[in-house]
Amino acid sequence: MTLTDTGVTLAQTSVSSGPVTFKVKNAGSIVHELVVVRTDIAQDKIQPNTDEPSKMSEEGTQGESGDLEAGLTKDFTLNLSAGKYVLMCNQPGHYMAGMHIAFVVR
Ligand SMILES: [Cu+2]
Repeated sequence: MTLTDTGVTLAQTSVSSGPVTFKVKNAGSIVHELVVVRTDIAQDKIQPNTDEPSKMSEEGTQGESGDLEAGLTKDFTLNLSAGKYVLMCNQPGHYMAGMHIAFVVR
């Protein structure tokens, strides 16, 4: 999957449950991250974090890549159960810039 400064793109939008490896590439020009949230909320309707309005609520988080400098790649694996997910970058303001996408685990 690829992070740009304005979005998240996926090679696969759905996978089978169990261990899921995210191969994250930051193709943007600044620091990004990937946060994996399990939620039934639509990918473009995540609510702001009340304490830090430039960031979004991470309620339901299953894990994240951590900060990734521009140009770097990182693989990480999470054990995911079936459900609906939102993948997003939660650096301040980045969700609002379009860095979010829906993901399904079957
Ligand atoms: Cu970002």
